Amino acid sequence: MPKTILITGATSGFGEATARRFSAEGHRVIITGRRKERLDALQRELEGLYGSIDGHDRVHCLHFDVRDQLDVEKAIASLPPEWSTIDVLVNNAGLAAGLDPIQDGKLDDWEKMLDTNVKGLLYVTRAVIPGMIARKAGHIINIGSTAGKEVYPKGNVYCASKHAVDALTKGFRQDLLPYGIKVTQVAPGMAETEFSVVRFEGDEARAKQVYHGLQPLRPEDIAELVFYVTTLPAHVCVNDLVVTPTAQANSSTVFRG
Ligand code: NDP
Ligand code: 8X3
Repeated sequence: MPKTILITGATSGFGEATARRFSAEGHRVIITGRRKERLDALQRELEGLYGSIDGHDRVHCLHFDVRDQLDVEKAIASLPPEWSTIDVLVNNAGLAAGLDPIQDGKLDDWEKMLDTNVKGLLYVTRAVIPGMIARKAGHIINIGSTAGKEVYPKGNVYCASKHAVDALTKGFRQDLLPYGIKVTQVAPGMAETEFSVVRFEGDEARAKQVYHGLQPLRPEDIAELVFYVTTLPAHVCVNDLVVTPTAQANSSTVFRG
């Protein structure tokens, strides 16, 4: 039975790979992000690859910034009836901005990270939850980070935002317990996506250095885990999956060969 999966931040990295993974398994995906042309291209590609599902579209695009609460609410409310039953919400949209000691941190970077990683996740979840509660079913998967488990030097505000995701995941699970809604966190370590390019404002060379001498996680690795946790029986909920490259022991211990 095809499920409907809403993925935030599906224009790149984990979110894009997750959209591909669920599509390949015959599910319907609502892909979201700010870069509309990328959403449209992914929609064309997935529909070209897999066609429609029982005469219905396989992919629906929603174009919004998770930081804009009104836009988030409008976008979710605009879903046509055949797309409005969201079985799985993947809260993935997020970013790091800068890597500075706290005394040198830029206020704009702090706002961006907290508004996106914490408040954006809350806005989207708040808009999707009522349907799940009414149906007494659903699965919320938050993409946290090893940065939400440990703090590393200069990670300060990014780490704080991901610690917030860790806490919210636990809070959601407690509050949504009476409604049979599963809540899972997937907390990856170092993965090569556009993450470091964004963090270093387009400095590709500096971004490459982050992964120098080791095999980082690939977006597909995380997509596989996100897909996996949705395949378990109704009575089984994975709470928290922390996953690193084999060459990474924790946030600050990495082996570069
Ligand atoms: P990417 O930069 O490749 O992807 C980030 C995605 O988030 C993009 O699709 C982007 O879409 C979306 N996004 C960012 N800001 C907004 C916004 N304001 N509104 C809507 N969408 C937004 O990075 P990753 O795939 O690596 O990151 C995905 C998640 O994984 C993030 O939460 C990140 O913190 C987390 N993470 C990453 C790790 C890594 O090492 N790569 C490790 C652990 C966790 P668009 O720009 O089109 O809006
Ligand atoms: C991203 C992983 O180690 O760069 O969340 O913070 S790390």
